[in-house]
Amino acid sequence: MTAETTPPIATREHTVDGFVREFLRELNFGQGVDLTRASVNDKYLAMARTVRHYLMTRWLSTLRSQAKLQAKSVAYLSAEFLLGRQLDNALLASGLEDIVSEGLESLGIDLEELRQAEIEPGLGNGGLGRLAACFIDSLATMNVPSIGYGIRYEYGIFKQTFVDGWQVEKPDDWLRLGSPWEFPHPEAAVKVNFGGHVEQYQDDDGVVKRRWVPGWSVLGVPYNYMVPGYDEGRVNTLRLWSARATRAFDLEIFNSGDYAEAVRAQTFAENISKVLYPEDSTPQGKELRLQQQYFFVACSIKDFVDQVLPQDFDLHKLPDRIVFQLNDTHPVIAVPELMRVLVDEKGWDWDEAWAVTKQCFAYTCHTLLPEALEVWPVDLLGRLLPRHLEIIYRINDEFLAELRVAYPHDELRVRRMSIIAEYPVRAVRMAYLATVAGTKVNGVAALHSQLLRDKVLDDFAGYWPEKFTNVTNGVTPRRFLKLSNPGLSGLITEAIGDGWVTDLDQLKGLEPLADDAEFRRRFREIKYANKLRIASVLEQRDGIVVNPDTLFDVMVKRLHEYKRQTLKLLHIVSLYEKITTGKIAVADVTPRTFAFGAKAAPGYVLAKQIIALINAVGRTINDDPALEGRLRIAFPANYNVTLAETLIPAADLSEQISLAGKEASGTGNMKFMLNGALTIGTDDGANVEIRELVGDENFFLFGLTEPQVAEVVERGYHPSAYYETNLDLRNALDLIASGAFSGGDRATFEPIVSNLLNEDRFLALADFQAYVDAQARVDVAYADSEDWTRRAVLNVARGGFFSSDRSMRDYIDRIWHTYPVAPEA
Ligand code: GL9
Repeated sequence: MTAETTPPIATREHTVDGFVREFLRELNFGQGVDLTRASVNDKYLAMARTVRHYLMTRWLSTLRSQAKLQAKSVAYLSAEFLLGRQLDNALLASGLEDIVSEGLESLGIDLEELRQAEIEPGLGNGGLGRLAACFIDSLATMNVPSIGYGIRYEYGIFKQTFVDGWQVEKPDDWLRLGSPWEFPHPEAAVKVNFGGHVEQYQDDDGVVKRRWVPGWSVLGVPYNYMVPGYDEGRVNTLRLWSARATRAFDLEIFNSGDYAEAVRAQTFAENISKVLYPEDSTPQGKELRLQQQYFFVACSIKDFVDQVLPQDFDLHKLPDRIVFQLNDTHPVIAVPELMRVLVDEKGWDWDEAWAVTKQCFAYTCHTLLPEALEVWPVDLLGRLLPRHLEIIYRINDEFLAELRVAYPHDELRVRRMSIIAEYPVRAVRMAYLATVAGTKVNGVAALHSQLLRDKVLDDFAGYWPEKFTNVTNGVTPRRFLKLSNPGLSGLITEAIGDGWVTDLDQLKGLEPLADDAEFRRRFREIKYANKLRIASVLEQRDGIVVNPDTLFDVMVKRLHEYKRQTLKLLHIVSLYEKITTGKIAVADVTPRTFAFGAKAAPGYVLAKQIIALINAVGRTINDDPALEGRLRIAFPANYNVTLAETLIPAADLSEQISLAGKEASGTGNMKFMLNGALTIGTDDGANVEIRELVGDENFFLFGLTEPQVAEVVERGYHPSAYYETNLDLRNALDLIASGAFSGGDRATFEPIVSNLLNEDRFLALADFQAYVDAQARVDVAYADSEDWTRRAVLNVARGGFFSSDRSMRDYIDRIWHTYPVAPEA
């Protein structure tokens, strides 16, 4: 069909009446209820579908123009997309907010109630998954052709509850009330194979070749989600795969009469996309996890090659058309998969296939913890993906041969760089495979990228210096400022116009206003209103009461020893100990609300004990009249994106206190800064860049630097020495050990205390005094409320660098070399 004869795409009427008509139609014909009988969920679902109709024109024209232009695209391969609620973002992107509030009001419907009905899709663990969600938002807003590929987990990150202060996990049944944002395409399912063996055969020309004879297979059903750009931008696609049993699989067994076995087989297949692994920084190494990884990557490559590309596409030109961005090591099995497709299915020579494959991938590393770099034992990998293991061996053989030419007298180095580790078991190092195959390898903050080059991947950086680059993370200003902090975004827009929403550097224009008393007054008023807002949310959601007239000191992130929630807890316990023993007068204590939000991986025993200890300390101090309500711990269960959106805008102080050299970047730190919190932090991850931008005087820096940490560890770290010499620290630890927070029972938290005294892998005791001193500087600064506000304004004004739009520009310039393409009108 030519452009002239292409049928038009239907559009919707952008008026209050038009919206009301559409909404009622969805309610009546979509949900099958009338307004008087509609439940909140009915109204929410109808509302969601109505809004998505308004985005449809842009989505279809984006798809149509991409099919025509075949512009170079980014395929973002990620095992996690932590999207958060969709409704508000869709309203913003469709420009419908005003129309919808007026329309719903005319129908007597409370928009807020509908918002609350949405269950957020928690298809990620934390920073890494949320980063993927920010990136696809920015790509759409910036009109960059891209597609996100991942897994449609039936159960996302577990729902955290507390029972007597201890974490208990509940399944996250996020689909139970319907999922109005997705478009399933069962007819477009693709087959993915597993297991079996590899055989030798002769092709038609008598050439001996090898091919995979799989043992079993499953289907991948694509579910499409719109990724709407802000303000008339593209609507890109996120395609998540759901596993189904193949018909052959269960029919065969079913016909044999074994109904139970047929159902079991089905369950087995569908288990692949059943649940998100709730691990953070400690890969599971489980077969099901590898199945998930191969499943979504194989589906995605097949989808791209067979469905997205035109039929006559010359695959030799693949690198001009696509770059597969590997979000950590999780999707790295895509490298041998593309080789398998080109060599085994398309019949290419090995060299020809490798030349193309190694131009199609780029790898982002998100960690510095050695235990977080995925390694797959060859027996497991060979059992599940025998042909892929062969391909990896060959890639490695050729790579090692190349290295032996480059380093003829350094066999030790060659072995260090091998993709195959020999110890403790023979295993594939996925980060090395990604580094060998990728055109680029990037870290996620300046310090992190430096440490990758100097430590984690130093041999590789020496061999391929030009492969290594940095792209500092960012966050989307649409969700994390415009939507989450309407008060502040209104004030900003009033001051500098609304260009900042897509060009966050414009926040610079606020700098002079830091010295404007009236601006500061309004800024403070908004912070206070945000505190009132979170206070009411916490009261309703968790029955937690907080006092808005206190300093809001917030630490929200996964519970992990390296992030050092215990360090903050030791500070609180120490304060408590000093007050109750009369060492300091309660009247001299800055009233603070210590807010925590943190999930622990279900199998991470020490992390769960730390959660229980935070809650136990909270129970004790929150009820102690001696504190006169001046110190309170608020630890709402189940911290998630939705809670972050109201908690972060209320914060005065952002806690970013990981041991230097351990937090790759952090992204919460950026969200706090942009919402006018000051940071207390170590010289770690993106904190380094935050401090550079905001200035030393507006950042509470403390603790050992990365080189100092390395030196201490080198010398031999003895945490008990700090206990012996620091009286405050000793008193705090002794108080915990005494059972003061566990009803006199000394055993409950003994493992935490003894871990700190004997091991303390992340040097909490070494940094304790520096942290307490920095907190004292916070108190002094906070006492001067005008000056505190001035610094808070400067944090916002200087935070523009941390837009994920900027991250995307850096990826485009340094790695992808793609171009924006606006959708056709
Ligand atoms: C992480 C790093 O730990 C963070 O420092 C970083 O900001 C993000 C995004 O780059 O990636 N890597 C990682 O495995 N997680 C991160 O947050 N973990 C989770 O997502 C739970």
